[in-house]
Amino acid sequence: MSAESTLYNFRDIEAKWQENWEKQQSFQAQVDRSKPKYYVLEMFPYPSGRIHMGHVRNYTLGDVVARFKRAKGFNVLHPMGWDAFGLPAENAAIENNVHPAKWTTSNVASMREQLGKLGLSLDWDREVTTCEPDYFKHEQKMFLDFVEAGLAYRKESWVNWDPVENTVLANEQVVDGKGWRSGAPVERRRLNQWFLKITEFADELLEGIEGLDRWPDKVRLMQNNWIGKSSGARVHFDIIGREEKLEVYTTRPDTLYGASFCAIAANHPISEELAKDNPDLQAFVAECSRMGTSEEEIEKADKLGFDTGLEVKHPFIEGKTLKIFVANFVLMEYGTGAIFACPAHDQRDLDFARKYDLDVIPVVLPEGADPAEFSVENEAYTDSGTIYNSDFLNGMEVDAAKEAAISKLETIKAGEGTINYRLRDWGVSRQRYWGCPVPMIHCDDCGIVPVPASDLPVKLPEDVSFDQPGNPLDHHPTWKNCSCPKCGKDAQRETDTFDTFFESSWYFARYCDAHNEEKAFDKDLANYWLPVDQYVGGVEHAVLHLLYSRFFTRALQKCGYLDVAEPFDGLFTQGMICHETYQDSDGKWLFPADVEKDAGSATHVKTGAPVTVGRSIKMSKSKKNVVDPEDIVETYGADTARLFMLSDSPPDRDLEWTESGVEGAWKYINRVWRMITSPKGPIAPVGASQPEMSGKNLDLLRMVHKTVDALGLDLERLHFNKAVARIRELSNGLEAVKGDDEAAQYLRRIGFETLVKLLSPMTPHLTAELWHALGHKDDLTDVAWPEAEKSMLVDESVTIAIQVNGKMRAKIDVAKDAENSLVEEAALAQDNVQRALEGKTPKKVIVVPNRIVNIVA
Ligand code: ANZ
Ligand code: ZN
Repeated sequence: MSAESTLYNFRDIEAKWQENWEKQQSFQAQVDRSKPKYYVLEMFPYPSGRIHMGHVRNYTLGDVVARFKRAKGFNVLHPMGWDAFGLPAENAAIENNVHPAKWTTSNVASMREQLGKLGLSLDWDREVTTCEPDYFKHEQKMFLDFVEAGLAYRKESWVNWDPVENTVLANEQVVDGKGWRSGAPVERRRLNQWFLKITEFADELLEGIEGLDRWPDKVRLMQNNWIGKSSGARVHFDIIGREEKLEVYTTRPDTLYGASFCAIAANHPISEELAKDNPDLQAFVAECSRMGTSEEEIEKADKLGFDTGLEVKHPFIEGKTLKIFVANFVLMEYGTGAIFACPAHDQRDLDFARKYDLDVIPVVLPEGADPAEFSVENEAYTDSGTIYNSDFLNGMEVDAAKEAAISKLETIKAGEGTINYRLRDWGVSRQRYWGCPVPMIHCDDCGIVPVPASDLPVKLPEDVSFDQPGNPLDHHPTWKNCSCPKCGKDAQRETDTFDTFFESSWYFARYCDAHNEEKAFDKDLANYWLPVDQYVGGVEHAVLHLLYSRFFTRALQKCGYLDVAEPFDGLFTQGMICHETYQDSDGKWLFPADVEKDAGSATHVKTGAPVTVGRSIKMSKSKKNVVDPEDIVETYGADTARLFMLSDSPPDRDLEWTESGVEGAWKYINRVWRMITSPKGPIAPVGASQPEMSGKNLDLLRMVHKTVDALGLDLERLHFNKAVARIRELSNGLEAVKGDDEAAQYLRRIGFETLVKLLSPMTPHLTAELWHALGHKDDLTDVAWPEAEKSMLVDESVTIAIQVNGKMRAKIDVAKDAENSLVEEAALAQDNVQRALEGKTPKKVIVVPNRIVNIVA
C-alpha cells in the first residue's frame, strides 16, 4: 500500500509540528514551583551513527510518559544527550583513519536529526555530550573531591587484560574467557589502577533497594545478589613452621569438624612467594591466570589444585592437620582469598576432594537420616540438618552451630564473626585514548599529585596516532609532560582515562543545570529535579550502570553536591525488538528488505532465489534481521512507528516486528484521520453543552468517560498496549455515531476531542493537527488531560432532578444506586446549580436516592 494515496499526509504534517514545537520551544523545562515536577529520562544513547529500533522503542515509551504527565499538569523535564566516550570511536579511528572526536561529532549530528523526526517532546536546550571538556571537567573535579573524601584511591590489582584491544576489561566484558569485542582469550595482569570505593556504601546500597518499590523485582534482586552480603567467620589457622597465619573466610563455621583441606588462590601472597623458587607451581599459577576472573567461568572449569607442602593446624581438633593447596576455584578478590574446605557440604570442595582423593567427612545430618547409614558420594549435601561428628556442636541445628563455633573461635582467639560482601570496589582506570583523562600527576619526588582544580579540564591531545598498539596518550610525544604542581619539577600526567560508566553515573544530574560552567550543577536545581521520577532503559544495565549511578549519587551527596541519595525513583526496563531471520541457499544472512514473502514461501527480491525463513530473534546487525527506523519513518511517518511500538506487546516484553503490524498501525491512523476530518455528520461547536442523552447515545457517552478513566490508569502503570486497545475500541464506538441530531453532534464533539487528547502522547503529530481541525486555536501540547465524570462510569443510570431552595435547576444522569456523596458532587458541579447558589455554600444537601437532590442554601 502506498502512503501517498490516502488522506493523511504525514510528511507535511509531521514536519510542520516538529518545526512548530521547536519554534515555540514547547518542551523547554523551567523550575516552576506552582506545579509538581516530573523528571522523565531514557538511558542516553551511545552515538554509534544511526538510531536503531531499540532506541525508537525506548524513547517512544519515555515520550508517552513525558507527554502524559505534562498534560496531567506536571512540570516535566525530559532531556536528551550523548554517552560519547568509548571504544567504538577509537576502533573507527583505527579502521577508517578518522579522529574519534570527528567521528563522534558527526554521529551525534546525524542521530540528533533522526531523533528529531520521531517527534519526541525533548528539551534539547539541555543536551549533554560527555566527551566535551565542558562536561568532563566537572567529573574531573568530582574525582578530586572523591580522592579528598577517601572515596577514590589507587592500588595494584589483578585485571582482565585483552591482548588484542590492549586494555583492561571488566569481568562483564569477558565472555567465555574471551574479550567481548576482540574475542581474544583474556589474560590476567597486575596493574596500578584507580578505584572508586563503592564498598563504602555497600550496606546503604543494599538497604536502599528496599525503598525502590517502583523498580522491577528482577533488577532489585540482581542488585541484591551483586552486592552479595553474607555473614560468617574469619578463621586464623596456624601454619605449621611459619609465623604468619592462614586467614580464611567461611560462611559455614558450623562445618569446621568436616574440614579436610585448605585452599588458596593462585595469586594469594603465599602462593606467589612459594612460586618464586618452584617452577611447577609457577606453571600452575600461569595456567590459572589464563582463566578469566568471572565467577561463572570458575564454576564451570575443572577443579585443579597444587599441593604446597604446607599444613595448618585444625583450630578445634588437637593434633589434626590440613594440607594447603593452591586451587583454581579460589578467587583472590573474594573474602581473604583462602578457604577451608568441607567436601561433604560444598560441591566445589567435593569435586576437588574426589579428584585428589581427600577425606569427605559429613557433619550435617539431614532430618530423619540414620547417622550410621548417611554418606556423601558425588553430590554435596548443602541443606539444613543436625550437626554430628562434631564434638561440642553435636545435636545443634546449623544456625545455632554457626553461632557456637564462632563464639568458641573467639574464645580461643582463632577467629571471629564477620560480614562479607561480594561487591568489589570499582576499578575506573582504562588504558585508552577516547575517555576522560584522570586528573593526576606523577612526580618522582612528591608521588601522585592531584591536578589543581584551577587547571581543569585536563583535555585530550588532538594530534594522536593509532598506528601503534596500546594507549595513544602514553605514546604521545609531549602530552604527558608537565610540571609538578607541588614542587615544580618535571613530572608526568596520568595517562589512564576513566571507564565510560563514569560519565553515565551523573549525567542525569547535569541535565538539571546543563549550562553551568562553574560547577557540575547547582545544588538547588539538582535537589528540585532529582530524583528522576521515571527512568526507562534496557535491562542489560540492571547492575552496573544503575548501581554505579546509585553509588555516585551517594558519593556526591557526601561531597556536598546535592541532597538526594537515590537517583531513580521509578525504573522501567523495556523488552527487545525481534524479527524473523532470512538466509539464502549459501547460508548468508539477508535483510528483511531484500526478501519478498508470499503465502508460505519467501524469495529474494532481486534474484527470485528461495530464502529460508528462520525464527524471530532480537534484531542484530550480524543476523541482518534489522529494520531501519528511518525507512519506516520515511514510508509511514513517525506516528505510525510509535503507535506500532506501543500497540503490539506489553512494553516490558519482547516485541515482534512485522510489516503487517506496522501497516495495521498506519491504517488505524488513517481511520482516525478520516473519521474526524470527514465526519459522517455535523460536529457540535467547540464548547457546546451537553444535550439530553439517552439510550445508545448515553451508552456511548459513558464509553467516552470510561475510556478516559481506564486509560489514565493504563498510562500510570505503563500498560501502553492496553491503552491502545482501549482507544481503538473507543474509535469503533465513535464511528458508529449516526445522524445529525443534537446528541449525535455532541457525541462527535466530545468523543473526537477526547479521542484526540487520549491519543496525543502516542501519536503527537496526528493529534496536534486534528485538534486544530476540530476548530481549536491553541496547541494540543498545552491542553489538559481530560477528566472522567464519576457518575458516567456506571452502566445503568437514572435521571435525577436537582432543586435549589425548592426550585428545579437541573437534571443529571447518574448511575443507578450511586453513592449519595457522588450524586451530591455531580449535582453541585452543575453550572445552573452553581448560578442559583450565587456563591453561597449550601447549608444542607438532601439526596433521595435515584429521585431528587434538594439543596438548601
Ligand atoms: C567452608 C565451607 C563449608 C564453605 C561448607 C561452604 C560450605 P558465599 O556464600 O558465596 O559468600 N569461599 C570463601 N572465599 C572464597 C574465595 N576467595 N574463593 C572461592 N570460594 C571462597 O560463599 C562463601 C563460601 O565460599 C565460604 O564458605 C567458602 O567456603 C567459599 F560446607 O567455607 B565455605
Ligand atoms: Zn613534585
